[in-house]
Amino acid sequence: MAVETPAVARPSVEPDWDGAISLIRAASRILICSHRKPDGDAIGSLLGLGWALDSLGKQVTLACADRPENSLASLPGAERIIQDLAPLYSLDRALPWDLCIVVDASGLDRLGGLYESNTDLFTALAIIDVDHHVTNDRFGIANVVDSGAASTTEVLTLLLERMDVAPDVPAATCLLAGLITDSLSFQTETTTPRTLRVAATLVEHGAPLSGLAFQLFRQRPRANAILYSKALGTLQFAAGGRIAWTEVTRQMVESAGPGADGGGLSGFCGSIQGVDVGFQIEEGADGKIYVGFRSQSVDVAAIAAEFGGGGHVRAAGCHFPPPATIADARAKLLPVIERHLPSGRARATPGATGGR
Ligand SMILES: [Mn+2]
Repeated sequence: MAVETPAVARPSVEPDWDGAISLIRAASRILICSHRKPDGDAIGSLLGLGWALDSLGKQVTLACADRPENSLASLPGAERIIQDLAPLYSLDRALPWDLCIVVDASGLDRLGGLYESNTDLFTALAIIDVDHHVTNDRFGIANVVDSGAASTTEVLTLLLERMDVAPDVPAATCLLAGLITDSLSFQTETTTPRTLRVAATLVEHGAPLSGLAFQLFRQRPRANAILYSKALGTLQFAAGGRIAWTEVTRQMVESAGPGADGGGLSGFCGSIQGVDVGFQIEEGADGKIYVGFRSQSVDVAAIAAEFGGGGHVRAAGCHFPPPATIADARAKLLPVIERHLPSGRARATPGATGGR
């Protein structure tokens, strides 16, 4: 089996724009992958980059372990995203891709089943890592990681600018979708003047800001509203009200209806007055227990890291493998979160939580 070994990773702190651009220019068949349980930035990055590379005449494959859900499924090109790579290649033959670009993932493990089922493929392919997570482990041969960006689509828009590629309307739409979801409509501390300039550029290229904002924020599927009604019944507080959380079981998700998604519950918990850390514990369909953290005043990426997870200072996540239960996760999490609470009762400057 002839598996080509990629060049040794060369981690760098500065985004390797030139390295990424020359790899993209040289490639004609490009696989783009994003993280499991994709959010708006994961899907916006996947599709936005996909449309832009289409316009350069590249042959593009878009992959993600899980299908885009709810409003994300109606972004242009969402139907092109595949979940299974196995039927498309054999390691015994020449690979159908020259290059892989992984977007919005801090590590290859964030790709979930896509990586777990195709580990040899990801070893064989040259990988560009485009991301904005502080915890990114720079797994690419070119790493374009800017933790100062509000979204991965902000980084991608800057990358396209450097390539002199003007996004078409579908590309601009998807890139702006990632930007407004991860910045919570330009409310997060990660929103900078550059973020707003990138957004302005995308609107100039035809991205429908107002329509996207309604579709992605104000409109919610009925199943989600029902799941919220069940999940909020589990709302609990600890540490004198400085920690708040909800617990979502599979039964709640399944009985709420098809496509029910508890995304946003950790943000809800973190937005309660007096709460330093909000989190959500959820039983995944894969048997793992998933946790999402949000905070205005505590580095939740550091909390997540204690459990092998990662993310941003204001928004992070981790998981517990089977046979852990929700109760096991809660018992492990609470003492660690309490230890990370700021001493004294001083509140941090108000700001908004970051997206993942
Ligand atoms: Mn992101």
